[in-house]
Amino acid sequence: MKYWNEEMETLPRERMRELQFDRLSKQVRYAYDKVPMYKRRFDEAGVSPDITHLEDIQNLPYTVKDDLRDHYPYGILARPMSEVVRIHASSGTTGKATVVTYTRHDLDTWTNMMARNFTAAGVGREDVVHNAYGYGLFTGGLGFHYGAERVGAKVLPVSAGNTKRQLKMMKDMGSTVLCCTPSYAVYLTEVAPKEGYDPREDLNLKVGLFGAEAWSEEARRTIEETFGLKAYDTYGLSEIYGPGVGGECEHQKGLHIWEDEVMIEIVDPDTGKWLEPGELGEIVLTMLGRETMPLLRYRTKDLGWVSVEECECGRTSTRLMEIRGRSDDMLIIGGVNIFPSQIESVLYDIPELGDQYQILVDRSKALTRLGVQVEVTPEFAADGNADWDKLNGRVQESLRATLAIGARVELMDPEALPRYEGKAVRVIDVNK
Ligand code: DLL
Repeated sequence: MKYWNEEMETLPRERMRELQFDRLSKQVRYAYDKVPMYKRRFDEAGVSPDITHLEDIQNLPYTVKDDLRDHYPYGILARPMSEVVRIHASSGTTGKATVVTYTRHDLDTWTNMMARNFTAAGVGREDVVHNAYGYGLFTGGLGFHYGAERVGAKVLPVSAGNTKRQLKMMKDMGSTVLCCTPSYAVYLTEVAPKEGYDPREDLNLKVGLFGAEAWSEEARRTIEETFGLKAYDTYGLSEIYGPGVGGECEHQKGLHIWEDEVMIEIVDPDTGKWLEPGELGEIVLTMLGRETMPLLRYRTKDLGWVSVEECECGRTSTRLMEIRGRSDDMLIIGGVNIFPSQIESVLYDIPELGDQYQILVDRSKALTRLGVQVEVTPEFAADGNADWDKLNGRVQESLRATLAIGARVELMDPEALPRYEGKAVRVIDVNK
C-alpha cells in the first residue's frame, strides 16, 4: 500500500489550508470554552477565540511545557476524566513530570498517524516489527505498537533492554522491521557481530523506524550499511500524542507532517515571528482534533526548518527537512552555535573512532569549554603500533575545520563509555 489515507496525504495544499482553517477555528473555540487556562489567557490578552483566517493563529497565545507542569496532573483536561482511557507521562528528570491524557478518539487519531508513518516506510501485512522502544509511561513503545498493528504487521513487543535476547528474537522471529532509538540501533551494530551474528546474513531486517532523539546522517549510514536496511526518521513528542507527528517516505527527503491533524509553524524563538520555508526556527505545533488536551501553539523547543514543495512520492504535506535538536541542547562555544548532532557527524566520519561519545560542557569559566570523549575502534585499540596522539590531533583538527571550535579530546578504550537502551545522554554538564 502506498498511502494510509490517500485523500489526506495527497490533498492539494489550498484544500488542506481550507480544511485546517475549518478544524482550527473549531478547536480554538473548543479550547477556550473547555479549558479555563485558555479562557483566562485569551481574555487577558484581549484575543478573540473566533478566528476568521488561518493566519490568525499567529495572534493566539503559546503553550509551553511549564503550563503542563503548572497544571499537574489533570489541569488541562477538556473532557471529563470518565472519558480518559490512557495516561502517559514524561520522566520529569527536572521538576514535575508532564502528564498527557487521551480519550478513545485521541488514541485512534494517534494510531492512524503512526499507521501513516509505517505505510510511508513501506511496512505492511508481511512484516514482523521488532519494537524495542520502551513500553511504559514513555509514548514510544505503545505508539509504535498500535501503529504497526493497525497496518496489519506482526508486532513483537520486546521493549528496551537485554540486548542479547533482542538479537536472538530478531533472528528467530525473522524480524523485518526494527523500531528503537537511533543510538540504540548504533549500539546494536556493535553488539550483533560480537554476539556472533552477521547482521546482514543472519538477520532479515529491511526497514528501521528510528526517532525520539536527534541523529546524524552518518549514524543513519552506519545503521543502514551494517544491517542492510533502510532507516526512516520519525518525529513526535508526548504532548502532541507521541511519535507520529511526521515521518519519512521512501525518498527520505524530510519528514511528512500529517497536517490535517497537526498544524506546524516555524517561528523565530526570540521574537515569535513566523519564518519562511527554508529558515531555521522553533517548531510550534497545534493539534486540530485533540479531545482531552487541546494544546494550542505548543512550543516544542526543537529547532528545524520546512519545505512546502510537493514530494516525489505524491504527498503534498509540509516536510520537516531537518530537526537540528532542542534549543536547550544547543551549545554556544566561543560565540558559535553548535548542536551535539554536528559533533556526532564529525566523529562518525573518522574510521578509527567507535560509535560511542560524550560531550563534556564546562560552564564554570567566562568562556564555555568543551571536551569530547570518544571511543576508538577495537581494531585501533588492538594495534600495538597505533599512534593515539596523532589520532587525537586529527579529531581536534576535524572538529575545528568543520565546526570552528576548539575542544579537548580524550580518546577512550572500546566499551569505556555508557550505552543507552533509550534516548542517549550525550551532553554532560561537568559543573552539575
Ligand atoms: O520521544 C516520542 C517519540 C518516540 C518520537 C519514538 C519518535 C520515536 P518525548 O519523550 O516527549 O517523546 O520527547 C520528545 O524528543 O521534542 C525532540 O526534542 C526529540 N525528538 C523526537 N523525535 C525526534 C527526531 C518522544 N526524529 C522530544 N529527531 C522532541 C530529533 C527528536 N529529535
